[in-house]
Amino acid sequence: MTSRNEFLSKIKHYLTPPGEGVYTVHTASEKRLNLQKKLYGIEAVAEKRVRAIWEESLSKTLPQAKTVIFGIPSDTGGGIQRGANWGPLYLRETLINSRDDLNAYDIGDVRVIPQLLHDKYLNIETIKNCRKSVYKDEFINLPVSPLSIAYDFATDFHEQFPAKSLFMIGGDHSVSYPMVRAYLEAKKSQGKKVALVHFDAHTDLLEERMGIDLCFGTWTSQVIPFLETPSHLVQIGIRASGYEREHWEKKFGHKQIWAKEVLSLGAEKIANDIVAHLKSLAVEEIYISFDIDCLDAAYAGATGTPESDGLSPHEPMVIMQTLFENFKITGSDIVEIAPLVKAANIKQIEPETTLLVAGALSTFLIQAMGVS
Ligand SMILES: [Mn+2]
Repeated sequence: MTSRNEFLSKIKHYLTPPGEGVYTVHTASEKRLNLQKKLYGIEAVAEKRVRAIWEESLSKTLPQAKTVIFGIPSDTGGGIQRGANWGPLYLRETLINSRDDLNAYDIGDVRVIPQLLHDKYLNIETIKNCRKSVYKDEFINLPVSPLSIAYDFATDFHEQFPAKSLFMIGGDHSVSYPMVRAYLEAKKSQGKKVALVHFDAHTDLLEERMGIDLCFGTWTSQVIPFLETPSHLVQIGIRASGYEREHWEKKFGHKQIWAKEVLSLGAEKIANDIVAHLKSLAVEEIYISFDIDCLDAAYAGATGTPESDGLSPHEPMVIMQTLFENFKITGSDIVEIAPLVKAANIKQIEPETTLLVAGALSTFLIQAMGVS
């Protein structure tokens, strides 16, 4: 078991204060400074005390928090149109500008080396070199790739704080793999029955994509083995798929609900069906993974793979509210917000539209986890 001091020491190496996970000198520095002024005060930013205050908050504020915000600003696992690395900074700005009473502690970002995905794809020399560069110690026993760091952190987090919940902001959808896996392993050791509810236009159920088993198109198939049973997975909003629902359900043994079914049957009926299904499996707690492209491109144009014929924000909200009334929500994420990307043929103002909608969904999840 990792001691509390080891845990805090690791965080100081492989995480950064909120908004600093994308390594940059000038780009978006105004946004980062604005966020940090709101979080830590104008003077703290002017006097360059942000890191010191953040480090102190890890031992003082973190233990008091119920819900913890965590950013993984990596889009190395994407592949069509990148840009989700800016999701954590932009969405945090939206959240902090719209609410002062968000009941959550922001623990910061993964320190992302933008060319890396997972340490298993690296050789020893590269790992040593990255440790030397970012941790100033080539022999330190710490991961260097975003997915590996996130898994190490989330595993320790659940061990240190079994009653706390993480709200993760991505990142391309590959970043949900380490979070969901660590969550499922932790809940299993706690003896809790949990389900994964996954909102997305895409199934993300490839077993590999061009030889790579961990990426935005594969992460869901990769976490299924960590579920107690595949029927603890429910996918909602699917529409951009080479195969029909029956193909996927038969292949993996889970439940899939397409966007057209939600739109024709209504969100209330769908929500009640999901609750009945999960109750019949004695599920107690839920992790919600929310890919913003589950929404129609008219609401979420600032994303790597925008899709039409999708849900409005209303339907996921009704479904999540109903889930919240029936189960504890003890883990969640929102991913694939790419603020500098704009879908073609979209008249909406972007990224404001996508961020506003994502902010409302995130606020719901954060507040729901705070009382779950
Ligand atoms: Mn996805």
